[in-house]
Amino acid sequence: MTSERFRVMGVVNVTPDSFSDGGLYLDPRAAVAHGLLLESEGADILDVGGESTRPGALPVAAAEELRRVVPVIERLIAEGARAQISVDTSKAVVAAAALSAGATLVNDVTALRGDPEIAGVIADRGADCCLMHMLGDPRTMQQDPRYEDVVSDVKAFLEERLAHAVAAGIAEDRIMLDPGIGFGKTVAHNLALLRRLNELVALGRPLVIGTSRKSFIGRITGRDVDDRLAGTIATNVLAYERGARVFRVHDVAPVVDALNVAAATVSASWTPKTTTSSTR
Ligand code: HH2
Repeated sequence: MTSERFRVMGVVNVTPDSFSDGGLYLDPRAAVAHGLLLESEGADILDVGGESTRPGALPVAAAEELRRVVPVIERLIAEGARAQISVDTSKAVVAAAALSAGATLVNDVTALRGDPEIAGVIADRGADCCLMHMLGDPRTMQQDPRYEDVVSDVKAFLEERLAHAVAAGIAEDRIMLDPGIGFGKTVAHNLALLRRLNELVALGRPLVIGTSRKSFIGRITGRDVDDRLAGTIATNVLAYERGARVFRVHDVAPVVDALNVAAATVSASWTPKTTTSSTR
């Protein structure tokens, strides 16, 4: 049985070109302050990334990615961050440096396919990892993506990647899986994955979901990227109810509130918190 506990992963993008917050936290001090703010809002994990994976994004050289993420991770640790630090990278050299700086989770959107060395780094360091599904690569992934059946195809992919990771020496209980919402998927593909998430829960590993501010929410609501919080919350609550347990979001405080209410409803138990008004 899936436990009711959930974790929220706050996004810390140290990039000039991320799709929703590109350029806002390129200065390491701004990125660290943002990470600490997300932690104070309830983030259990801070996902520090130095390369955008938005559709059409061009690859970033390892040296530049290292320059962006390592100082931010070092300073988050120095500032006493209690959240788990994750590095959003597909490069072994970046993962290794981030783990040395204090990260303990590698979030690899290529599911260990981008760099043959990365699995060994994660295994040797005993780190956690997240393996995500993506069709193609960010440059081409939104050009007419097709599946036999998107949920079965993503499930088979994640099952194969899980076996690959374990064969490479990564402990199975350190692995999380992610269907990769928006990575080579149409609106209909994303909705099918969210609707049938329970089929992926059957793989037996915690599921990570990243819908935050993504374009399929804009296509449904007609809202611009800065105005997709309501749609983000709707998808996260539904994903929670269907068994996802880690939620990667930009807007931590409102999503934590929504998931606390969802979890209380599902489990019929909660920890009371005081409010300033006592009316109903
Ligand atoms: N989505 C993005 C980046 N990394 N990692 C996981 N595991 N799951 C996701 O859904 C996911 C991810 C894209 O969001 P963002 O980081 O805000 O944008 P960009 O790639 O443009 O930096």
